[in-house]
Amino acid sequence: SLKTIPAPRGVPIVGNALQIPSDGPAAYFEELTGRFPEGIYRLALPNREIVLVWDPDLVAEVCDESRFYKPIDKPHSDVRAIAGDGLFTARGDEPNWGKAHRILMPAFSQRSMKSYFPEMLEVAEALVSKWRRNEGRDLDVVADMTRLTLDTIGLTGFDYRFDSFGTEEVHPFLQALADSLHEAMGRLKQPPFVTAMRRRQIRTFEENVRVMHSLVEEVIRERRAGGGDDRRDLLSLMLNAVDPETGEPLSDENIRNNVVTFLIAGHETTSGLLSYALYQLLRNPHVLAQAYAEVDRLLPGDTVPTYETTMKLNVIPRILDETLRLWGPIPAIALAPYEDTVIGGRYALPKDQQVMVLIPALHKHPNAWDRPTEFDIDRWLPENIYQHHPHAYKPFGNGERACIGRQFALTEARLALALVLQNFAITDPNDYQIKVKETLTRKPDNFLVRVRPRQPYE
Ligand code: MNH
Repeated sequence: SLKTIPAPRGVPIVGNALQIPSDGPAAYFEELTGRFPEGIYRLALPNREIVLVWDPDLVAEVCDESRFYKPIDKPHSDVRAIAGDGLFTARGDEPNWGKAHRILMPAFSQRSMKSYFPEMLEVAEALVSKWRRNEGRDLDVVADMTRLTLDTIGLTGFDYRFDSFGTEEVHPFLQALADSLHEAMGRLKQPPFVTAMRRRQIRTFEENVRVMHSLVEEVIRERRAGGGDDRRDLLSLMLNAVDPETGEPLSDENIRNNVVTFLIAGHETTSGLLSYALYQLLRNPHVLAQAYAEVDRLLPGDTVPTYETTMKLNVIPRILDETLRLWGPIPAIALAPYEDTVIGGRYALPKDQQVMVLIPALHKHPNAWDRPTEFDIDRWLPENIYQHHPHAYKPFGNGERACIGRQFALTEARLALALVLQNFAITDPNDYQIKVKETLTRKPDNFLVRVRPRQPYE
């Protein structure tokens, strides 16, 4: 027999919206999970209701792609004003999603990672030089990891140099992005008539979108003007390749939307992953010691990492896997049923009902994980890997709408972490207590470390 999905008490019309803190919706959603042992609840927002799930068996059902799709509701629908029909914010039934997906997949193969490696290394070395110059001083980990990941996607994907390590200021693209994402997330709980009345915010939002679009249009124009295009990067694929299925190229507008998408999706998340990984290492000295031992074995002295050595790493990848379990940068993914349906044999969902999978709660669900809150990288040893529930780990999302950049992120993060550990002893002079800052993703706020060199200067 059917059961109603439980819900916290709300207020008529605005529902639970007033209770949701603008600066931490994901933390609030996770906090509420403690009140709902069934692993599901619903929340009333202005004009709509959302369902939140984290029980692994319910998650397995909503991740069934024959029954559920990725809806472009809030917040994706507001981010769509920035990234248009780029891969992340395109609807699955839009032809442009399939076209760009098929054209771009080869750019994310393992073979392509090898070709990006020299540029990834160049940027990782810029991080190391900055930290060498700032030995003994407070370093803002998130700010520098953001420089690293933005410069890496800019250079490998588009041959564009943000040169973020050269300046103290935040790059105008990043400022416009931060401000516009803040506005998009704020709209999560606004009734549409309120959003429509906020004229000044709308104008600022549009100006910020223009800043991002014009940078990207300039990059595309320069590449086209450069004539003979011998590069094999994301931009050259988008400009030159045709979709194997339809034989059509991407439109100019769709190319712009995808460049914007890659500049955003390609750096926001990986910088969070690297920051949380350092945070976890400082709290788990026995794991840090294993990581140093690995780096000293594979990269002794000042050995320069190659793609092949990066692929031989074994401890560092497991640190990243476990960091993504406890602190994955993306706290929720959204799904919706194609037709009216029932999940768990008892909860009815109408067609198109938005369901959010609460990833942090799923990643710590006691039915899926032993000692759920313990940072244990040995969960990811080959002999242990199948012990967790098959749908209990979704840091990169689900199915065909899962992250296309997963190998890119993991290659970049392995290399950066290996290089940092090869070069530095790291301390946390302020005994950092984690405080999470949420944008579209989540990151540790104001996390400062200090470093000293592990080897003499050359
Ligand atoms: Mn990524 C989609 C997580 C790095 C480009 N990414 C997703 C989704 C998750 C995700 C979760 C699914 C979102 C949804 O269902 O709405 N991504 C990550 C994480 C990292 C990451 C945790 C790093 C760690 N992502 C990257 C990198 C790139 C990238 C790096 C590009 C170079 N991601 C994308 C794109 C999509 C996506 C593009 C949309 C794919 C699609 O829907 O076709």
